[in-house]
Amino acid sequence: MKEKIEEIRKSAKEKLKEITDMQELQALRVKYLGKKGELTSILKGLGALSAEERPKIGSIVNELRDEIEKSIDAAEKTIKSEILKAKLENEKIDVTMPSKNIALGSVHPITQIIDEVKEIFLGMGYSIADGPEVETTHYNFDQLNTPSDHPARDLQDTFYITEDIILRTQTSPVQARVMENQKPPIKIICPGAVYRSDTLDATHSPVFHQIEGLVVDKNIRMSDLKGTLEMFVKNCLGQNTKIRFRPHHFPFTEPSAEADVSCFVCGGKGCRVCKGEGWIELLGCGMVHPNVLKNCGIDPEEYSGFAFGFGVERIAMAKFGIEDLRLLYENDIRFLKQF
Ligand code: 2NL
Repeated sequence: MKEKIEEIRKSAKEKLKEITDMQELQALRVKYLGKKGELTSILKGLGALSAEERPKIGSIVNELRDEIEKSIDAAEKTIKSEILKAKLENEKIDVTMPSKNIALGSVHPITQIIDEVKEIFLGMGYSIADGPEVETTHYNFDQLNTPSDHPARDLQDTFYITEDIILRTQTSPVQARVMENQKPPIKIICPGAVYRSDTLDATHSPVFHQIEGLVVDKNIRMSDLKGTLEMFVKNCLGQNTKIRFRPHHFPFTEPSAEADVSCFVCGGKGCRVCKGEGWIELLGCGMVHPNVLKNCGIDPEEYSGFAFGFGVERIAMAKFGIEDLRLLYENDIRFLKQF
């Protein structure tokens, strides 16, 4: 019996030496220590031994049991630490390796123009305002002195959601909201998307971007409007840019004007961008109509203001030499990465 036990001790010791993974180790545990294991079966057979031998053999077997258990536990620790070591080795990061090239996108040309215009007006002390693109006819038209029979309100020209909720056709409703909520002096620009029921072609889109500006204070005059816009176009399009004003009509301004700038591609000589004219039509503007001020809770006897608005796509197209508006919305990286 003792020999048998000694054999088990030897074989367990040898087998343990060869073991390299947790599964093998678990198998060994079962083989020696399990319910049907070799040591358990000896313990079960103790009954057949003499009363004198039984406790001796029993205690030897128990000792061996403890010994094997300890060895297996120790082996388990070693294997686990080997596994961890190998894992750390394999997953080591070489921080000195050159990085993979991450493809960087570029700022969309429309966003570039908006950012540039914002920067110029922030420099002149303006704030940026924004508001909802889904608007009421009240803010989009009524507050802006645009009567019910005005063609801009036609179902053909404006996207109606209900009879009095629309997609804004300009960013001026933002300005009307600011005038209602803020006391003059007001100096803001409002960039954003606007919507008109146009069919998409090289020069029209049902959604485009506009930047409008508004100044309301005491003693604001037409000369302030002209000076501000002159500063703006020189900063945005080049210091040699000239600006000219032509009389126009908008329901929300009186008097109203349209402004052209000398072509910033050819300098006024005439080219493809200005269609040989030397001038490019750029924006609409005027002195805020007294009715608009009144509608928004500002006394036109005390305050006056000027406002202007222009399309961002137009400027982007002229500045970057883009001939088809649709390219700006197609999200083709081959196009976008040029700017
Ligand atoms: C254009 C140019 C313009 C305004 C927008 C405006 C806003 C308020 C009051 C008065 Cl709150 N005016 N904005 C003024 C003149 C022109 O946009 O071509 N629009 C059709």
